[in-house]
Amino acid sequence: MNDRIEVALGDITKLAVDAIVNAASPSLLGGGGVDGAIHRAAGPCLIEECRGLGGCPPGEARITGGYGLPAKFVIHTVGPIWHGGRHGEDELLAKAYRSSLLLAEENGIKTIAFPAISAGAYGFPMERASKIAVGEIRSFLEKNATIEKVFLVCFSEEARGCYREALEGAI
Ligand code: AR6
Repeated sequence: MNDRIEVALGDITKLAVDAIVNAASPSLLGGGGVDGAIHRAAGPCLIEECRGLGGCPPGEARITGGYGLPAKFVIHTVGPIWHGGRHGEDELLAKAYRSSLLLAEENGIKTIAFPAISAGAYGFPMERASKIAVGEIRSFLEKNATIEKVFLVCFSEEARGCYREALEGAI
């Protein structure tokens, strides 16, 4: 299973995959972090398409074109805001990964890249987030044959270390 999951360090907007996942806000109207970077790289057509979607509740996902990005699609998902870990954050984060993968499957996507959803502005601890990401992706791939590669994109060495440990623990 782990040969279908790859840890990559760098900027997700540069990846020529079928879909990149955006860690969006519920309005889907842009923001900072990876969301800001994706909208900058995709250009104004992306925000126009997002306006027509009417938002996205936490845990759900929506798909758009990639416009100026090398990726064909953007899957926008909204992770939980961290409130200490006892407010359903783990389950909501898991749901965001599942919803994104389901949309990918429905759209025939073979290669997909995820940022560390919720682990930036939303404050989810990176180590805990990486275990949830790896767990959800592995259990989805066990039942799915169409997705060939999932990239876990890290923006820091710390994040890369967490993903590597989570993957090793999951073998
Ligand atoms: N490529 C890959 N990873 C990145 C990039 C990039 N270009 N830029 C940042 N990261 P965040 P969240 C990493 O804050 O916590 C936005 O304003 C970053 O280091 O982007 O889900 C939205 O509009 C971190 O590890 O997303 C929402 O309001 C990870 O991406 C809110 O922030 C996620 O950090 C969402 O917060």
